[in-house]
Amino acid sequence: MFCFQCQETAGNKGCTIKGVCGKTSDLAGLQDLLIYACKGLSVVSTEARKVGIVDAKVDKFIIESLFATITNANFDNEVFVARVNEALELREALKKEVLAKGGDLSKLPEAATWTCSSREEMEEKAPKVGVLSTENEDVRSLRELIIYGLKGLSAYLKHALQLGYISEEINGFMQVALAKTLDDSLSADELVALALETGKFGVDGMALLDKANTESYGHPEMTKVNIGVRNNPGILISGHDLKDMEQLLEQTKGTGVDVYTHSEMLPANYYPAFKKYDHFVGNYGNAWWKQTTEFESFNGPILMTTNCLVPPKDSYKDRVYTTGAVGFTGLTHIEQDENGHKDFSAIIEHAKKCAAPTEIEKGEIIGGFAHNQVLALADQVVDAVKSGAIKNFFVMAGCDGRAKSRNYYTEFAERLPKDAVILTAGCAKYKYNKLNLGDINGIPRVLDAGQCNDSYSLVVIALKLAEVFGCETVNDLPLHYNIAWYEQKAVIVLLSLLHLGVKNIHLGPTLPAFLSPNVAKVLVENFGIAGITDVDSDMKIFLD
Ligand code: FSO
Ligand code: SF4
Repeated sequence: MFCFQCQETAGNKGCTIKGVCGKTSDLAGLQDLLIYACKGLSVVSTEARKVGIVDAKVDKFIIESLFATITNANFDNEVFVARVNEALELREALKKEVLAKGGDLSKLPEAATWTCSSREEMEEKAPKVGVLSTENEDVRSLRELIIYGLKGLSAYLKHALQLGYISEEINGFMQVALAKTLDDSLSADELVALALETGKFGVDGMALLDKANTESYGHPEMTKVNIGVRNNPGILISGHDLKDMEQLLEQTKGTGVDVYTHSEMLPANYYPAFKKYDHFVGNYGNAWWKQTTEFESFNGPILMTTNCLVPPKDSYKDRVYTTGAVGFTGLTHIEQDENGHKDFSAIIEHAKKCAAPTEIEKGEIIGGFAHNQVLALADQVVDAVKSGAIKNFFVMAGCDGRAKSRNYYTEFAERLPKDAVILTAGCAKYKYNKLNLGDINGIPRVLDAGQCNDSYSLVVIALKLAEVFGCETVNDLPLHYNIAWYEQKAVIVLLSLLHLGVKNIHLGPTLPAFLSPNVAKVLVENFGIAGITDVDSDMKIFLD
């Protein structure tokens, strides 16, 4: 196997024997094969679009397949075997339709023509189509940068789709871009341009999801979230899917079972539509990687709606349920029916037999500073900047992870001057959201916009600040970017920021292993991308 798509990749080079995430070699092969099959399907669907055929089933399939290959999403080999077969079936059926409409399929690449009839053939094919099948390391680097961006985008599109929001334009682009990663005639410059274009669609995808979430559940508002527990049995819901959150809250109503969020589901507490449920208690625990201890002490069942799932320990394995893109061999997976309904009754009955959660923390944390809420506070923020009470903003969005080196972010937040405000989104916040960094004239010094996809809010806020202060670009603001990344959703956020012309982003705790030296050089020279060093040195760079 060879996989280098996430920040925890072995030796910051690539996982070759087994994934640090727990992904086995055969699973990695099947995921590579599914991506290859999606590229071939995208070649055909792009030809289909030229003759007026848009197949919603294919669009959904590609989104869900890419999502399933994101780090820590799905560890179930059988899911990938079934998906590879489905990709080939969809592709062949679509070919017939294209030909019937006079489309041209005379120059198809191998990815759009190969077939396989057995599991053995899949295993034989997989090593030939993985990341290393592109020999030139710069082309490989750019192709993977684009593919990982598309994977991140697929997650956002899937959540929007769950709420009935679809963008034909974004779907079309995703498939064109996937098809182009097979095209050997593209130059490095053309691939760089394609990566930036992926960023443009990243912004559009995040905007689509923002619209879907806010139109469905209201605008996130400033909220104090309880981090303690009550005495009833509870269900812990993790991941990013707000539709799952809604259905779980509805179905647990009046059952005597409480609901708590974990990790990236914390921002559900900020939405008006979810606040009306008395049995929605608050947030339990911290970022995804702490689940190995926190799921244990929670005592009740856990519903994983998206990544990040850590291969579960035997001690709580029977309490973990998956849904959507998530999967793990042996865990109960809850499918939705044709109307989008998910039946969570088995989890609720399970919860009733469990003890209440063991308290691990007490108190409250504050969040809900998505664009609407921050813009409502705009006058206060502008006054604070004009009076000099706020001198700098730091975007510290992104992900948390297991690496000890990530303690840098806690230290960085602690050591920021008291006139600096942190804008955050994603699970990176858990490195400093319980530090009690105080406020500036009533404005909390950590403004949490929400999930990683709510990085969109940070962009809206930055653009608004630039407008208010008469800056030509966001780069003229006293706004600095010190972003922590882990998986592919952070890649689409990064490409989105680059597309918007944001310069001098610091990315840590390490630069992506999938950036070849030459590609990294392009990013450094054209966008001022930098890694991190130590808190003292970096603070100086940011503030000098
Ligand atoms: Fe974190 Fe995991 Fe939200 Fe990611 S829980 S790491 S970037 O899935 O998506 O921030
Ligand atoms: Fe390694 Fe990350 Fe790939 Fe898992 S997802 S195999 S940890 S690079």
